[in-house]
Amino acid sequence: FTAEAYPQVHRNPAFKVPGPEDVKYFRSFLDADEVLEAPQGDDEALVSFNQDWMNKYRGQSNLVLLPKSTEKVSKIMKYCNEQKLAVVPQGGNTDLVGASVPVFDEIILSLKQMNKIRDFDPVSGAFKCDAGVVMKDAHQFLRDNDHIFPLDLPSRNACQVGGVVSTNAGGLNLLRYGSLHGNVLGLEVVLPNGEIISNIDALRKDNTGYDLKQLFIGAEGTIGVITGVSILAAAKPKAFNNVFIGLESFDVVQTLFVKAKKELSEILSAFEFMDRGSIKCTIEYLKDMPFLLKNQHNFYVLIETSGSNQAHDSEKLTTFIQNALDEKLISEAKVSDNIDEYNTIWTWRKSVPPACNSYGGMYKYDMSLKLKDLYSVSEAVTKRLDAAGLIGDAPKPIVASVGYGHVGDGNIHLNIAVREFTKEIEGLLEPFVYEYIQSKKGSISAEHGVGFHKHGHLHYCRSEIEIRFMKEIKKHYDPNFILNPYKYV
Ligand code: 2HG
Ligand code: ZN
Repeated sequence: FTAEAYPQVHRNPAFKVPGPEDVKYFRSFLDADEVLEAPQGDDEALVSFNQDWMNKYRGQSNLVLLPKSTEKVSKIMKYCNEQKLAVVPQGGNTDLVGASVPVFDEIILSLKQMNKIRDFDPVSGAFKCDAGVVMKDAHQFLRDNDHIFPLDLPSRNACQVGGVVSTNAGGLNLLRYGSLHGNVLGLEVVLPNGEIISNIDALRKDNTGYDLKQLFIGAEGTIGVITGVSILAAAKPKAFNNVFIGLESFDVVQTLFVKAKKELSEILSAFEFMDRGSIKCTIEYLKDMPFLLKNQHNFYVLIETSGSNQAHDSEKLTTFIQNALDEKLISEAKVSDNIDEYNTIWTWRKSVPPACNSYGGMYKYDMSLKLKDLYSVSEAVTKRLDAAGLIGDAPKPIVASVGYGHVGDGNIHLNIAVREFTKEIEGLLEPFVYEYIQSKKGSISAEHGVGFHKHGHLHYCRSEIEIRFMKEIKKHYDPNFILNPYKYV
């Protein structure tokens, strides 16, 4: 666990190095399949737990614990706290800021074997499950019960409900269903000292005292380990429609958004945008799939509607699109005619992140800005990288600098798709990106969180007093700082 990989941080010497006596203790109450140890000298054995999916962050843990019950999580945490063993909780490890992998030799606490659906009330819509339930399974279960999980993400096949809540992920339908701070009804959490705090049976309304669960939503496992979630599922819409649109300026994207809110109103459920570069990379990535539109455009918008009446919704959407074409707001549009086309349209949006990652790696930023400024950060960064002569065909290191995201939420994702990570690119990006966001009073983390990547950068959008409060909260819950160290505050 040398610090070569991360020269900016040092291993906290207060933490014990996990040893054979610790493993022996864990094995005394965990089953054989709840303990994974890397054989001596084998750096690759636990790589899928140590490394993130972008291959950007890699820890050197030799021990993964995969408990199957909350009681076992509690026992693990109590011991780790007493022994000062650092722990990184991990869900599906689809995180984007290095929050879910160790930095040094922290024990990995995987929730993946806590994967049971606990309860569903079809009258209220309250859905309760273990933290390790994979999001696609939650979607499937709820669909079978005529409901939907109120959140969807491109990583739905791997991400877990507990991880999603822990990172307060936003996703593709936040515009419609709101954030997890509103949808989560209750949580079961194991604190660093092993205590279990639970309001998982909470009802929809509950004003009795501080709403403690909110602190764990988005805390990235730094003050407790979420083991169970109760969330409000929405009734499944009967009709889903979408359209992929080509248009020419970000000003028009905004005009179209205002028009969509007015004219599609209650059935509008997503409003996503992609720039020309995002689609260029995605066309290369999805090479066997014919693109939806005939011509190239500066911007692309995906609008989704979901409602209760197919004929009514379709008519509303096609009228809206026809008007926008007649008014020359938009240049071209492909409305889905059936479920396959609907899925294909979403594939073009959901494939943008893996497309950007497919050339070798990517630098990524996830920011909130006022809508009028949203795309300007992408333009400013692209201009800067271009002026340094770094973007273009190989051997230049940068393939493209692209912007896309959730217009409805004022959230842009900036991905710099690279053939290799270099210090020069990094130096051009940071602190420039953060200073730019600060100057526009935006947020340096809209929905991906802080993790290792933005650790130490909160001051770009949080005041001194806010950061002091956060540090006090951390110290209060986790006085030995054993939970997910080197991240967050
Ligand atoms: C999305 O909106 C996700 O597709 C991932 O938030 C974005 O990978 C990204 O930057
Ligand atoms: Zn996103």
